[in-house]
Amino acid sequence: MALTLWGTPTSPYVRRTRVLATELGVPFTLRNTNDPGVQDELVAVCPTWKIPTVRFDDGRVLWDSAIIHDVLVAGPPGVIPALDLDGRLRIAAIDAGLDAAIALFYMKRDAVDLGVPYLVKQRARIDAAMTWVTDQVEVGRLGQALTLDTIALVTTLEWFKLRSAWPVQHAALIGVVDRWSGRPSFVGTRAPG
Ligand SMILES: N[C@@H](CCC(=O)N[C@@H](CS)C(=O)NCC(=O)O)C(=O)O
Repeated sequence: MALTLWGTPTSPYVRRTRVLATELGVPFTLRNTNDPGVQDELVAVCPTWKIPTVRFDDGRVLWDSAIIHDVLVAGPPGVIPALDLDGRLRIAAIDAGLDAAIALFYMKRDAVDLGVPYLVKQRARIDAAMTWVTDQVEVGRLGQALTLDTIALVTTLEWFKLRSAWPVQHAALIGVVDRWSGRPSFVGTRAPG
């Protein structure tokens, strides 16, 4: 199995896929959608225009990290387990915080007024989601083992730091980043800058 992976070196969702593929020993070629013409390739294969999008060597194209990861973990058994319902809920909470933070990051860059009620709510959503996620770490359900939800959390927290998008201050969250960020799959996929 080999992958063509459309994405950018800074995208936290794409980094999840890069970490997972590295851990599973699945070779991939990153097609950087910031490079000239590559966004057109993405648009031609993916109706959502979102990254990560992958093409397997059998020609199959998939988008959305959760779906891509379902297929990847179904490969070599036992290395990274498929997620149970609770793990999926944890990823959904992490995604809710991350999606809100990404949207606010781009709007801030475009000088949008972030004080309007809907965007204030998005900011509060990050806090709410991450408070619950922090709780999951504190009770030992998240961040202890190299699972898909731990990969999602570490890559999200590092993106929050990279973009100063949300303060990663809680000791439990700092502990998770410290525990995993030196692993080669994380080191080798860290965003430049
Ligand atoms: N639910 C998607 C989210 C992917 C996503 O939002 N990716 C961002 C980059 S980090 C993106 O493609 N954004 C497109 C845009 O902002 O136009 C997944 O899990 O793959």
